[in-house]
Amino acid sequence: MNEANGKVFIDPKQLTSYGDATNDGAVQLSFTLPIPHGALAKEAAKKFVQNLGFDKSEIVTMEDMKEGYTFFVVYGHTQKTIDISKIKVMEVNFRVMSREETDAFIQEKIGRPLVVVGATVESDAHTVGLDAILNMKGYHGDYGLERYKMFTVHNMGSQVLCEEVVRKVKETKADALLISQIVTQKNIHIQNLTKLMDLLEIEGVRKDLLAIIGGPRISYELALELGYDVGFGSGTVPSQVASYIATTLSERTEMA
Ligand code: B12
Repeated sequence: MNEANGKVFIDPKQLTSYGDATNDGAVQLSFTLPIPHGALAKEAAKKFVQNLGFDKSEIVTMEDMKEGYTFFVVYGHTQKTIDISKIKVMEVNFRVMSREETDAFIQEKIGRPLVVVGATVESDAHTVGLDAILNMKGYHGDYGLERYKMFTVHNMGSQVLCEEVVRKVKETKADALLISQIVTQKNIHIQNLTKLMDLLEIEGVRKDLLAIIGGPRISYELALELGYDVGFGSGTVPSQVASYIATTLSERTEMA
């Protein structure tokens, strides 16, 4: 990291955080200490930040949380850097289309509406994420798959047994399966998704199905590891999922 001709050089092999100036290594931390608001709490917060490995700490907020607790926002500076040239990111490449474009694309490339089955499986009762993708209303101003002309959506809701999901996939001759897993305590999502994948394979429906999983702790990498085609995480909007399904299934149709 150095400065040449007035331009700050960012070294991808020694990348650090930005606060007031490029390469200053400034990090903003927020935390609560179980100490009453006062001079001792302030010194303890500084010491705590130093012990975390930051230097030049500066307390910018210190609030009395009552009952012996104090909340802090502190700037610390780190000497640590990362080498981003060594980081490998797994991502799916496809163009995100508008709803109208996706409908027209499916009509042209596949020529029939695509059947989608969605569910939150086994013990998981969280439906908001799946509904955000499937329901007419959608998410973040982006309409859900039910609003598309070229998707026929079967939303099975929450706590659906894997066996029932497989039955529905067969009954509807689903093109894509959309599974949501929100709870990850004791790796329950891994157990549920493994059970479902095993059943899909045993019942002989895995090969022709686009198997998609989603949730805040779901990644593309995890999806591949568990035998699924793709994984979508936090902040996913329906048009991304719709575009992915349309693009991938049209490629499969062309190859068939
Ligand atoms: C609302 C909520 C509930 C509601 C659910 C109501 C409902 N009908 O869904 C109720 C009160 C029932 C509930 C219950 C429980 N909950 Co709760 N809940 C939440 C909360 C506050 C919000 C979740 C939510 O709606 N997010 C909004 C949506 C839009 O975001 P999302 O789910 O991430 O979905 C997006 C993406 O992930 C993705 N996505 C999600 N699914 C899918 C699927 C596909 C196919 C695709 C493509 C994309 C996709 O797209 C979505 C849009 O971008 C979270 C905390 C939080 N702030 O996240 C805890 C949270 C998820 N719950 C939690 C827990 C522990 C529970 C309980 C076990 C609590 C208890 N002890 O009883 C129970 C479990 C019940 C059960 N059997 O599942 C924990 C999970 C911790 C963990 N790591 O596993 C959380 C994180 C809270 C916490 N910090 O402890 N919960």
